[in-house]
Amino acid sequence: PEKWCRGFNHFISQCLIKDFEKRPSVTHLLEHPFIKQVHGKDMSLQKQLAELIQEQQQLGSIAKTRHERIHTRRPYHVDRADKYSLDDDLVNLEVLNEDTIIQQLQKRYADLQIYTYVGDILIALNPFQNLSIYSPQFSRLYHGVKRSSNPPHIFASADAAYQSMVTFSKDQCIIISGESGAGKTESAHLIVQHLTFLGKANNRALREKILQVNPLVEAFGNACTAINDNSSRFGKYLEMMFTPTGAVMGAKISEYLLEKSRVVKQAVGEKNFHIFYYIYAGLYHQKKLSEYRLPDKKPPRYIDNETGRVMHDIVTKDSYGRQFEAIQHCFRIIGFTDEEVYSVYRILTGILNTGNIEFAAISSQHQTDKSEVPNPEALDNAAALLSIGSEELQEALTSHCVVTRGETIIRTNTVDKAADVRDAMSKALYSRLFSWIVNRINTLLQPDKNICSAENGMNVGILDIFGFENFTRNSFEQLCINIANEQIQFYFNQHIFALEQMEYQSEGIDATAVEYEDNRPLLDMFLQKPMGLLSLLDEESRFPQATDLTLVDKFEDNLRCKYFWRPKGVELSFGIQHYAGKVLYDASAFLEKNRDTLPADVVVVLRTSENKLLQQLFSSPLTKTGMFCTALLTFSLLQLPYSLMDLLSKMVVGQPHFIRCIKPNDDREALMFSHERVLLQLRYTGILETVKIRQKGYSHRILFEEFVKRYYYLAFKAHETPLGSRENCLAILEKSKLDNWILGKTKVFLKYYHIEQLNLFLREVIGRVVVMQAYIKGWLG
Ligand code: AOV
Ligand code: MG
Repeated sequence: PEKWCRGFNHFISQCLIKDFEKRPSVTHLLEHPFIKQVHGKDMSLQKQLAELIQEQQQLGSIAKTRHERIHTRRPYHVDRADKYSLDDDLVNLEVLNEDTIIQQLQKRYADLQIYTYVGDILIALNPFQNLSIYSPQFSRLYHGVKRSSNPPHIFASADAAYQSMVTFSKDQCIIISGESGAGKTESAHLIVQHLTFLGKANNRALREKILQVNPLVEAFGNACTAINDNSSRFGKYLEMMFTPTGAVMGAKISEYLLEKSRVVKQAVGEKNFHIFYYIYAGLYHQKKLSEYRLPDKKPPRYIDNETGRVMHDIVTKDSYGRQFEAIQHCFRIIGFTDEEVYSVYRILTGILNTGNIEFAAISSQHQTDKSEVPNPEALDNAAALLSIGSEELQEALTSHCVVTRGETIIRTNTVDKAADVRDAMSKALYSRLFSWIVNRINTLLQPDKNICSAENGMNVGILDIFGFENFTRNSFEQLCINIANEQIQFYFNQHIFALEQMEYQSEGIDATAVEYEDNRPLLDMFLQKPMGLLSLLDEESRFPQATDLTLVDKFEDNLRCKYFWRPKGVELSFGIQHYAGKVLYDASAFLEKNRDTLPADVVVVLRTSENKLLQQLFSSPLTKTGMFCTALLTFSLLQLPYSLMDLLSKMVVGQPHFIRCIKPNDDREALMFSHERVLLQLRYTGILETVKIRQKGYSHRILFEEFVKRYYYLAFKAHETPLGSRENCLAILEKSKLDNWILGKTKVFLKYYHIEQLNLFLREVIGRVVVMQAYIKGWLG
C-alpha cells in the first residue's frame, strides 16, 4: 500500500502538471475534478497547488533562458527541450579515443557545462567559480524527470540514487572520487542539498539540522593545504536516512583517519584545522580572549606557523569571526546544549594553551635528562582550561612511570620527549573531541522511533574522502591518504570492470573484454600479511631500537616489486608508483607517527578533569594500549586488508553510484583547461576504458527472480505472483519493448539506460493501477 500511495501521489502530481502544461491556467487547475471532489474546500491544498504552479512557471523560464544561452553559444546544438543531446554522454562518441574524449570535455567546459555522463557515471569538472545552477529551482528541474530532459547535473545523479532507493526500497551509495581539490566535498554538499530537497519531510527542523552537519564537521576536519584551501583531512561517509515513503528522517556520519598531526604542526604554507582560527578570531572580536587565557597580541604557537600572517588576517578581515558565529549557529541548530558547546570551547582553547608550554633542560650533576617548564603561566593556563591540576599536568609531561619486575619507577623526560608527550596529548584531545562531536551529531540526528524504526528505513550514503595527494614533501599522512584512494580506485575497478566481466563468463555471455589498469598488485604490496608495507611498518614499530632508516631498509629488502623504489642519495626517502602517479615519501617520523603512543600518565591526569566532557573523552578504555597496537591498526579504514571495500560492499546493498571529480588546472583558475592535467586524470581513472565498457557492456545484471519481482507489473496483473523464471523475464522485456538486452543463465543483462526506461514505465503503470484502485474505492466518484 505504501508503494501505491507513493505512486498515486506522484501520478496525480504528474497528471496535474501535464494538464497544466496543456492549459496553463490556475483556475482550470483548481477546477480539476480531482481537486474539487477529493479535497473539497481544503484551502491548504489549493494554496500548495498555486505555489506549485508558480514554481512551474519560474522553472519554465529558467529552462528557457538556459536553453537560449546554450543555443546562442552553440548554434549547432539541438533543441534541448525535446531532444536528447548526444554531447551529454561520452558513450555516444562515434570515434572513441583519448583525443575525442578530451576535446569533448574541453568544449563543454568552455561552455560551462561542467558535468558529463559516461553512461550512469558522472564526470564533474571543477568550475573554480560559483555557478548559478544549484538553486531550489534547479532541484525542482531535476526532480523525478527523465535524465535526458536536462543537461547532466549532480542533482540528476542524486535524484537517480533517491529514485532507486524509493522504487526498490534498497540502500544506495554515492562514491565520489578525485584528487585533492577536484571538487569532491563541494559535490557531496550539493548531493545532500538535493536529497534534503527530495526527502521533504514536514519536519523542517530536521532538514535544517541535516544541512548544518557538513559545515560543522568540516570546520573541525578540514584545513588549508598547499593544494586546497578547504581540504578534507578525514574521510567521511554520510548516510541520509529516509522513511519507506522517501521522507528524510535522520542522518549518520562515520569518520575515518583524521590527520591529527596537523593539530601540532603544519607544513609551510599550510594551516591548522579551520576551527582553531575561527575560535581565536571569534573570541578576539568578542573581546573574550582573556576569559580563555589566550594572548591578544600574538596567536598561540599551534596556529602561528607563519608568524604575523594569521594575526594580520584576524585584525583586518572578519571572515574567521563570521565563521565562528556560523559554527555557533550550527551547534545550536543541531541541538548541542550550551554546556556542551562551552566544554568544546574550553577543550579547544585548552589545546591552544597546551601548545604554548615550553620545556628547558635542567642540568645537574646527576641528571642531565630532566626538563622543566620555563613558562609556568602557559602550564597554568592549559591546566585551568582543561580543568586539571597544573602540577599534575607538569609531572605527566616531564616524567613517566615504568613498571619493572612489579616495581613502579618514575623516570624523567628529556626536553624532546616532554615536547612529544605534550603534542601527543594535544593530538589525542583533538581527535577524541572530533569523534565525540561526530557521535553526538549521530545521536541528535537519529531517526525518531515514533516516525519509523531504523530497520524499516532506507538510506543514501555519500562517501567523500581526502583526495590523492602529491606534495613537495610527503609523509606518513600522505601515505595513509593515498592508500585509501588506492582502495577507492580498486573498488571502482571491481564494480565497473572485474565483476562485470566475471559475470559475462559465468553466465555464458560472449562480450569482448575491456582491458583496464588493475591496481590490485599495488594494494597487495601495501596490505598483504605479513610482508606488505603496512605489516612491515607495524613490525618495525614494535622494536624499540628501530629507526626510520632501519624501516626504509626493511622496505627495500622485502618489497621487491616495480611499484617500490629507493632513490639514491636520499637515505630516508622511498618512492611508490601509485595508480595516480609517482610519489616520493620522506620516512622521517614514520615510526613515531605509526606508534602514536599516548603515555598512560597523561590519560590518568586527563581523567581527573572536572570538565565532564573531557573526562568522558578519556574514560573509555584506551584503544591503543602499549606499542603493539599501532596507529594504522586502529583506523577502521585500514584495519583489515581491503577493509574499505568490505565496508563499502556491506553498506551498498543496491547499485553504487560513481561521481568522478576532475581538476581542470592546478592554479584554481576558472575556465582554464589544462590538456595535460586532465589527460593524466582521465588516464589514471580509466575513463577511456569506462566509456568502452559502458558502450559495450551491461552495467545492470539482475537475477531473474529479482527482475520479475521488480517489474512484473509491466506484463502481469497486479494480483498475480509470477515465478522468477527466464520465460517471465522474457515476457516482461518483450512487453516493455526495450532492445539490446541479453538473458544469461540466471540473470537479465541490461544497459545502463534500460533501468531508467523500465523505472519510468513502471511508475506509469503503477500510477494507472493506483488510479483504477482509487476509482474502485470511489475516491474519484
Ligand atoms: P576536494 O574535496 O576534492 O579536495 P573541494 O570540494 O574542497 O575539493 O573543492 C576545492 C575548491 O574548488 C572548493 O573550495 C571550491 O572553491 C571549488 N569548487 C569545487 N567544486 C565546485 C563547484 N561545483 N562550484 C564552485 N566551486 C567549486 V580534498 O578534500 O583537498 O581531496 O582533501
Ligand atoms: Mg574534500
